[in-house]
Amino acid sequence: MTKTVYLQRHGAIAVLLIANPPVNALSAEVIAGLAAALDAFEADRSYAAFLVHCEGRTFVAGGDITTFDDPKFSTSLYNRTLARLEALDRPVAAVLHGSVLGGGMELALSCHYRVATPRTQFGMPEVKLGILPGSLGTQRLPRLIGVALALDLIASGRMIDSGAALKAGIVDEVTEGVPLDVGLDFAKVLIAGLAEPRRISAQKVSPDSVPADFFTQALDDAARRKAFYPSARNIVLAVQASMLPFAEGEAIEARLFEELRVSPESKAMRHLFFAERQAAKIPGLKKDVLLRTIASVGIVGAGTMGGGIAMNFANAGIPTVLIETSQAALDRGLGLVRSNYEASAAKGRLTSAEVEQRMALLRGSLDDTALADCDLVIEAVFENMDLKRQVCARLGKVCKPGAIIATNTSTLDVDVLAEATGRPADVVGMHFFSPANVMRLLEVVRGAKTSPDVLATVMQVAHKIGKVAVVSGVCYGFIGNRMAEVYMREAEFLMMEGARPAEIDGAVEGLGMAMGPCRMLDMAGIDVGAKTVIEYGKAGGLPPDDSYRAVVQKLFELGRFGQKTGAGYYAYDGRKPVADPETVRISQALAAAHGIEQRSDIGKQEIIERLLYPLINEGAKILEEGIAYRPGDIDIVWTAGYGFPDHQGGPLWMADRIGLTAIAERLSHYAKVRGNPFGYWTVSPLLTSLAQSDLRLSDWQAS
Ligand code: 3H9
Repeated sequence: MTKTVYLQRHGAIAVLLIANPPVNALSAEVIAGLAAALDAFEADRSYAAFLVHCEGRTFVAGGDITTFDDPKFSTSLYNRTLARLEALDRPVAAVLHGSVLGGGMELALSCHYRVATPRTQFGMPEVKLGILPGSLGTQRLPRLIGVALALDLIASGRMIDSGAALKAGIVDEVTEGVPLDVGLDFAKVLIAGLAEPRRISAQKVSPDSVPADFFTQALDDAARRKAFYPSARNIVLAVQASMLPFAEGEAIEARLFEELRVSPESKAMRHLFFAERQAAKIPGLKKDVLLRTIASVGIVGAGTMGGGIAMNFANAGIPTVLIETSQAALDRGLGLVRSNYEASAAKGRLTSAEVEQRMALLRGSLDDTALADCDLVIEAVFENMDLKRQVCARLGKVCKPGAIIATNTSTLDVDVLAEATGRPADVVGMHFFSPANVMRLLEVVRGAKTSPDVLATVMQVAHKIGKVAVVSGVCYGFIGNRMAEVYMREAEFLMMEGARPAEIDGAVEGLGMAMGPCRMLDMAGIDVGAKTVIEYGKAGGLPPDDSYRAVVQKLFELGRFGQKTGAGYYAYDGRKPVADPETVRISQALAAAHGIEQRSDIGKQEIIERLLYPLINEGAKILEEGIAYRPGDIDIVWTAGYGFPDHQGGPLWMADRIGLTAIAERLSHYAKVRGNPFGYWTVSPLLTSLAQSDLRLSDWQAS
């Protein structure tokens, strides 16, 4: 056997032990080990059964994604080896624990019998990597549990627990205990009962098990709802092939898998998978840094943001106190939290007992000394420097020694707020995105004096509450909003030059952006956006350009706060944006006032370039300045926080595909045609030097 796979004798049971930490991924080495174990087992007739077991915290959690870029990667050897396992003439069982995902499920489905421990999670998450199960998952799963449920699981990538797996027939039994012992006991019962091999590949899927138009409908659905994802279509076709004889289905799955493996969409999504894990690692931070305990949380401000933040902690079982200045505000805030939970319960995502459990973890107070016992206190008051400074000064006094003080500012200088507390080492930025209970991103802002243990603790807390955390240094808007600022700047210039909000949004939504800039700000609130610009102006950050973000400031002045007031860049019919001649008139008037020439020839490509290339250029500056540690961190911020399409891999991944030379050339082109008095189009030194050396942003390493 190889060093990651061993065959151990336990009486008449041959135990195949996989030890490939951290997640026992199915690598070529594991497959080679399995093949060698099969040789040994086949040669030794004294064994009565074969048991597959994994060491450590999980069963096989999937194929080894790190090998998918290898041009020689192929599933055929895997599949042949799994076929040999299934073909054994003595019973083959798997004992499942931890996360049984992707290739792990496929290995389990090649066994004749399956037993799981109670807290095991099952799933086929390949779709989230832009691929499909490539080791016969699309062929064996429908044979085992039926086409409809199999397609649902494979197309959604969702996980199910042991109970649901038992109900679906994925496992034969769920038993509490140490996995190896559970497996051995299970195998002994199989031997005693003279259990026969039971091969899923020999089963048939009945064509009558689903309506005649099932696959046509599923293909239509994939084309309509998942147009950017070739995996959606290929998954339907592969599952449909499970109706054919097994060998034919196998060939179809292999072809469809390979198409996806080499697709740009899957490469982009795989990049994000690793970027997300990389983002959790902080360069220079010692692994053994002692973390602070976070057993209770306080939040100052029970508005939409404060309430949303509180829900994250209640969901993770952490008692949280919300502070407000009036009973009415507190009641409103807690009422909103309750109605959010009740909406989830109405959709069947929570039971009413769970709603009550979570609400019981939340309490309100008008007295900020209630924060004195909290391990982590987050201020989520209005985005205004004077107010936040005052609140931080107070927190410095009220919070106990050792408590972490976090600010949820989205743009303000965290170092200034940290100094205001009088204990800057305890201070960090925790920038949640609205709605804070839904959005996955958390920007963790490392101040000049933030202590390493504070940073490490907050990263761990972020993981615990299910956020993807990215560290940012201190600058205006941190990573995300700083880049969003240049994007919004160009959206408004385009409007003043004559492009309509729907054309601007349509151009980037056509690339897969969840929402274009105008819809995005209308939803976030024009008032919020305008006040941020005004605050930045007060802090001396704006360019000396009267036309800068003139549209948002005008809309604010006119009380057009976006969706919530029924008008912003668009007018609203309920929540549906509709073109509004009034914004056209406003843009024309602003253009005239600022001497901006109106044009009628603004095309889609120009909009895309003018929105995204400055954003990419700003990302390069952020890297150069050390605000972000790596290009992948920036991609995570934009995909997890701003609706940037994951199949494009994030703005910097996309930039590498477009080519940095092409981007630098177009930026210079716009500098010429638009003029560049404020440096809007100046190519960053990093982009210039990488383009000149024919390198990519992903080649960049912090020095
Ligand atoms: C597939 O199976 C295709 C098949 O159909 C066909 C081919 C056989 N490969 O997430 P964590 C690493 S596609 C390689 O922080 P957690 C990860 O990068 C796959 N490496 O832990 C990290 O490394 P590092 C289908 C992997 O406890 C470390 O393990 N399966 C893989 O929060 C710890 O990961 C999936 O898509 C992998 N498959 O969560 C499941 N998985 O320490 C993907 C993880 O150097 N994995 N690593 O940063 C997960 O969802 C989570 O990792 C899991 C554990 C839930 C398992």
